[in-house]
Amino acid sequence: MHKVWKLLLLSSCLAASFAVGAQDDQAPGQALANQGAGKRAELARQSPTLQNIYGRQHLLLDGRWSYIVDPYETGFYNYRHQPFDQSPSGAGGFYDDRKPKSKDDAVEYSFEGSPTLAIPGDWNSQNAKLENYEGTVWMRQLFNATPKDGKRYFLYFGAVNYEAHVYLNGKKLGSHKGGFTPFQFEVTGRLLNGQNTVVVKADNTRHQDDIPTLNTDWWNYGGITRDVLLAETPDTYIEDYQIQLAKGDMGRIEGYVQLAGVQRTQDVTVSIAELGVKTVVHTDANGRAVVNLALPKNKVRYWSPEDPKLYNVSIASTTDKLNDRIGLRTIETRGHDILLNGKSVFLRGVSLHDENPLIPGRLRGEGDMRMMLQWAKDMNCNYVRLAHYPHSEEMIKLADEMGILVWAEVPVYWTISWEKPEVYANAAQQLTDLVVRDKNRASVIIWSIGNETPVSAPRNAFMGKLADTVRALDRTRLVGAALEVHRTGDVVTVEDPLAEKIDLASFNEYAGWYWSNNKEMLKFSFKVNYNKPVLVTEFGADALGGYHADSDTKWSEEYQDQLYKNTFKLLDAIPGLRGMTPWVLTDFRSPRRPHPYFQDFWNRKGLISETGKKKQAFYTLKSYYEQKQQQYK
Ligand code: GCB
Repeated sequence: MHKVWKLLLLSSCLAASFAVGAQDDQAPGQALANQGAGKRAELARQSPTLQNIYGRQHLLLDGRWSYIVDPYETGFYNYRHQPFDQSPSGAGGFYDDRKPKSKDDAVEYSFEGSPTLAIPGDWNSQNAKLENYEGTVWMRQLFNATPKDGKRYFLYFGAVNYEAHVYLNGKKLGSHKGGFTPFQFEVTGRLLNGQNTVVVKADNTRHQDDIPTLNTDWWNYGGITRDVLLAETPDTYIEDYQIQLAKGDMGRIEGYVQLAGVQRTQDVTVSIAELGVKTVVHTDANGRAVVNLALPKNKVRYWSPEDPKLYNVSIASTTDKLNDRIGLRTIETRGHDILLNGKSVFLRGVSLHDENPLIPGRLRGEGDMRMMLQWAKDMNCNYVRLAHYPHSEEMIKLADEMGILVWAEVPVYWTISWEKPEVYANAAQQLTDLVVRDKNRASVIIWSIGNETPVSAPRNAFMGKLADTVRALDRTRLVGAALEVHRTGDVVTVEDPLAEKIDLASFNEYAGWYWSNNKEMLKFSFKVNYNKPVLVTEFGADALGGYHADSDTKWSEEYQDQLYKNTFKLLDAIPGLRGMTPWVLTDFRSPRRPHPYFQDFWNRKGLISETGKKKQAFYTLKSYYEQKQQQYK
């Protein structure tokens, strides 16, 4: 799937011709420009991550990285607790990758001889001693490069949890906060001919003022959890584009192309050969051009779960050319209905974490991801909620290919520090990075701005602004949030000012598990007073796979199964019900779940156990979805 290129060795002029200076940290999600003096003014612009990174010439820097665990951050701070990389020389930290010069030179660390981690991969699941570790780990990779004149180079990280400081050949490139979104640094002029050293300090310490905050119900996997790429582009390159159907218009593509570099004004051709359509647009002085492309009537196969057709789209400027595989579909709401390509759909979904239940750790690549999405399909799903943070770009591409609709989310989870502007800025940045990355993916139909955020004035302001932000970034998709419900006696309602701002009446509910039980839960009724599609974003019960008892015994498969049957009765009585994502596809690891027998630090609400066994409720949900499928044919 990836177009990987081998960097050939040796052509020495480039490294010498670029003066390279140390740079300061950048704001979250922003890239560092570090060009030769002559070009500094033009290129010092902060650039967003490259659209379609896997479609570029690139070198994957995955593989075995040497690592040093550094609980006291000795490799970052001197004994007065001042960062080495802020000192006049910028040197002194582990990123120097220093070796003793002579026998009387003592260096107290060494990547040589240190153990290695498979990257992408979290450290918690690769060394038993690090299972619960929260702190700093340094990781180093060596690679060969031959930078070419006239080309630009970007060091791209799919995700590092949570705070990353990145150094190339001993010089700091910058830092990034946020554990699930990509970031990049421009390294043109910093790459050496021959061997290069990249060192990453990753720190997964939790903080009240981060996104997410201290308290979550998932494992805090630390490290470089997604691909690391060195991408090559021409001097002036296609930085970004959006190619999607116009909102509610199945006859027209609307979007833009953005060039970056010196020759910003160019003709750019956007074409879909299979449909015989093409347009030539002219970029303005800022490198931008609007794309408007009429589609031939009766010729287009619209993307849907039943027919996940992807078209090869070519975007070619004078200096650069890219291909992408893009699905064409519209998504809208009308009253209670969700319209996919103008037709009402029921979202037969399930929630899932970015975690492999069978092998500890995050999903490591396409194989793991395919397993998860195939399990959802086996249950007759046409939709998944990728909770509670951005999953990887590969996952979304797979959903495009496999025909699975996606709810994509940011980790604005539970009790965020609502009143601090810098916390809002972080949340908005993560949301922006998610939208920037996945805006060309047909599978993504909903941007979720958060989960179970309790109503209050500061929270309403924060979440309201996030809703405005995401709409400004993308008008074509729906905006959702997993809201909380309120109970008055046996009546369950959604009373949240945020519901007015989003497109869906979407909420989590735990009737029969956290409140009430199987015997009594049918007394509840849901009153949803919004003329919007109702999506139940979570419900569920814990069941230890293989533990059997009667349906009144909590933790048994029978209990979970009965709860699903009861829940269908309750939810089917809601007039606007248009979908659900029960919690959750597979059992997942959580430090909040200490019961020694039933949990053992697993959340057991999975429909599939940690051994891959399908619990009874899996089949119950599957047959419920078969009925829904017939109903919405
Ligand atoms: C929720 C959360 C989810 C938890 C789940 C549970 O409401 O959104 O992250 O894992 O409940 O199992 O309690």
